[in-house]
Amino acid sequence: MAESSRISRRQLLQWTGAGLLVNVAGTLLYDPIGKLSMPLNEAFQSLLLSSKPTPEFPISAIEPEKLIVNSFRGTPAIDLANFKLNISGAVNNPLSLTMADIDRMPHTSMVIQQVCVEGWAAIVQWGGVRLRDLAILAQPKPTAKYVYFKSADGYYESWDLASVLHPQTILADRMNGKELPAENGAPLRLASPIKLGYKQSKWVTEVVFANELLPKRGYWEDLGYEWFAGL
Ligand SMILES: Nc1nc2c(c(=O)[nH]1)N[C@H]1C(S)=C(S)[C@@H](COP(=O)(O)O)O[C@H]1N2
Ligand SMILES: [Mo]
Repeated sequence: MAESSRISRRQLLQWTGAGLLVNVAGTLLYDPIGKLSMPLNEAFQSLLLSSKPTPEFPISAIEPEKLIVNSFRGTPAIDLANFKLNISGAVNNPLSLTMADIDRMPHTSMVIQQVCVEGWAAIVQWGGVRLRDLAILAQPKPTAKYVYFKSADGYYESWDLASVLHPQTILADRMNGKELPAENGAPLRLASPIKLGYKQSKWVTEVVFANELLPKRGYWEDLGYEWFAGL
């Protein structure tokens, strides 16, 4: 017992060590955006400890020419000065973050393959903040099992909580070493090696934790595509 709790404590400190420090009881020790929080619930903590990382590619493998812009309704106009990322729903600590708040959070970078069901794939480098770090700040309630992502172009998606908390699921603000281009989802888009392209919402404005899946599950899913869409 003592050994296993020591291991999980070390892992938890390691995963969040770049910025958000929590102890094994889930108490926030260091909170870079200044929101004090309550202990994390047990189901949430065990999900944080359960995911396996996907192997990444070297930077030399990036294929910028293969990345095809795929937007169902073009690029929406976004007022960056007034942009907010809202995190709400089944959380103890709803958040409304500016890009300055996001900039202050620990950033990560990964080179992964993006796969579109329309028959193309591209190796891309994404930089951004981990969804798990945002979730640690928002503090999902024990009943939360899904997360909805709403986008500025009217696109919507829903994910299972475990996939959201995967260490390589990020909200990206950089692509291939540069600021994320508008057509690829600026200021923030989902990027993850564990889901198909259509799960990776661009222009994300709302992250809503939910206890249940609603009849509207995702733009492509509601047209007949698979919901889990794992890679
Ligand atoms: N908001 C929004 N996100 C979206 C889409 C979209 O039309 N709107 N298209 C999806 C699809 S089908 C794919 S393959 C990827 C494409 O990302 P890219 O345009 O950066 O290559 O974005 C996904 N995210
Ligand atoms: Mo796609």
